[in-house]
Amino acid sequence: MLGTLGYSVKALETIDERLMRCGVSRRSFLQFCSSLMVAAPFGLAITDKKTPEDVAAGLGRVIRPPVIWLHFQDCTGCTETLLRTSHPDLGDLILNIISLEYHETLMAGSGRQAEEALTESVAKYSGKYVCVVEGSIPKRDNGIYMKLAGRPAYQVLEDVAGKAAAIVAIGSCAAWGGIPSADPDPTGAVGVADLMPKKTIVNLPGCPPNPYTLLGVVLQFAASGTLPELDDERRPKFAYDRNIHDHCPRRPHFDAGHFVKQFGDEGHREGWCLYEMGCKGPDTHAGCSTRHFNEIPDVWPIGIGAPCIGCTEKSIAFRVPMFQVIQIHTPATPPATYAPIVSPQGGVSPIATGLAGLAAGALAGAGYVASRKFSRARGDESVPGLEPPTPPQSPEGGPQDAPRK
Ligand code: FSX
Ligand code: SF4
Ligand code: F3S
Repeated sequence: MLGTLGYSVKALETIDERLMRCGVSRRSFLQFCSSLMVAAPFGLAITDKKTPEDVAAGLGRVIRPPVIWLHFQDCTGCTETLLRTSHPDLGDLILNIISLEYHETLMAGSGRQAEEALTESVAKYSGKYVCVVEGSIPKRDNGIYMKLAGRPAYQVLEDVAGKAAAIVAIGSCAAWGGIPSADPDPTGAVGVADLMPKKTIVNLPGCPPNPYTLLGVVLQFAASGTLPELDDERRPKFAYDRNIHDHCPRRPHFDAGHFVKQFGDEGHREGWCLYEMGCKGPDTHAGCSTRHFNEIPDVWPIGIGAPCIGCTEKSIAFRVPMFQVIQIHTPATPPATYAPIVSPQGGVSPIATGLAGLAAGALAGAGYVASRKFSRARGDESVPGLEPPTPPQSPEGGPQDAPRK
């Protein structure tokens, strides 16, 4: 169906059949499979394979999942991130892999034609489609702040999501209200799970989230009828189990006490840690530090010099001011992979010497002791500058060696 989408869709064909029919190269599909493997290195049966060829072989047999995509109060950023890749053919490929039956931003039709397309798609695939919801739903005053074809958004949601096989709330707005729910929240914006608490809903918060997370969830569901393991916030663990801070490329600067103090200062130009500029990475669960956006290395907030605003965290994004320094609530000890500032033997290693030397000047402030202050041992409530710094001790109990020249 869906001449309205601008391309003809033969329903219920396999991904391989579709790609072959549309002349999509195997190479593009393999590239896609390898990106999917990077985005979901574990926790998804479809990517739990040795090579992209193995992933492609499995996915090729999967029936293209019908997807009905609803838009409510959003900026369309989630759609943009899915389709505006830096390789134009990838956006095309994605539309060949999933069967997008209804999507207001992409379809050519509007008005009555669009409404008919939605009704037809829901009827045709009732109980079989994945309903992706983008944007928050206004609840205040009986939902009068957003109407579609004369009906409040929440009614459209109930009708369409209610008949879906699975529901995915993409973006922070659909997951819990996001930007529209920020104070003073004029429309009473809520997420899908607030309106349909008993339904199985996968939340993919992020403003926007990584598109491969969506594709991983949808394709896993199409392949096996199962959803990935979710955390307490209904987020798939494979994408949200890690803390930005623990895998941030600027983490060595955090550990060494190198903090940007002002946008454009020397530290900022050198790529130092953005914690004092309000970075919420230490309390934020998402894969951005290792899985960047738009297929371009370093394209993610911290990669381009902006602090993480915690966009995947309900209690942080659009609640805590963007540049406000947060207390750290997760253990923030340096990962073993980074060169230690102090060697285990207590002496100072050559690499450590330089870092400790640079840190020494900062000991009177936050400085080097930041990582110590955030360790479990010192409690995890401290913030640089809130308590007097403790100089690191040598094994003998005296002050640590001054840097050697
Ligand atoms: Fe919200 Fe998305 Fe942010 Fe925008 O779904 S999550 S404002 S990127 O488009 O809705
Ligand atoms: Fe990276 Fe932010 Fe952590 Fe600094 S505070 S290391 S910029 S996540
Ligand atoms: Fe969001 Fe922070 Fe990632 S702002 S996109 S969770 S780096």
